Amino acid sequence: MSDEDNATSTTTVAPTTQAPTTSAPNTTIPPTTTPAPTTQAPTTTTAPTTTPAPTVTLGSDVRIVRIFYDGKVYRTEADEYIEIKNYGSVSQNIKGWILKDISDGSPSFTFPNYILEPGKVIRVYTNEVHPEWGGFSFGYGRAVWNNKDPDTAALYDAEGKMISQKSY
Ligand SMILES: [Ca+2]
Ligand SMILES: [Ca+2]
Repeated sequence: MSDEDNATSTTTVAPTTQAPTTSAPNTTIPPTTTPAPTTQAPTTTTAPTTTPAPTVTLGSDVRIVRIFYDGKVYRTEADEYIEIKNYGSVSQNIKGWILKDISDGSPSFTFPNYILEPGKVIRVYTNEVHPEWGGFSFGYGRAVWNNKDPDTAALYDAEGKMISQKSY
């Protein structure tokens, strides 16, 4: 029994350091197909509905400011009145201007030659005359402004253009 040479020839195998072949991916990136612009039918934009302002200010500084419709005079309500004011800074000759119950179509009152000064308030009574308020009256024997079914009063200038309108 001969001792076997136990020299183990260690053949150290050099680890083949294998460089990882970073293989460039040859994946050709498909060209991003830009979608053809779809010719879209223009969305018809609905025009914004312009809601009319409730307060009617028609380019004049003279306005109906108050309607005293519930007169105290029994039945005829002669003391009903419409109050009109000149909010402007210039005097206004209201000759030929017309104040009218446009809900019923009548009565109407046509102003005489009168200068409505800035800040001045006048009244048109149903059937009373008050000089301190201008002395205007419809001279109407019945109530003009309905207590239960509100009317609308309108003021027109001498050319027939509506200046102011008011209900109650
Ligand atoms: Ca009345
Ligand atoms: Ca009326």
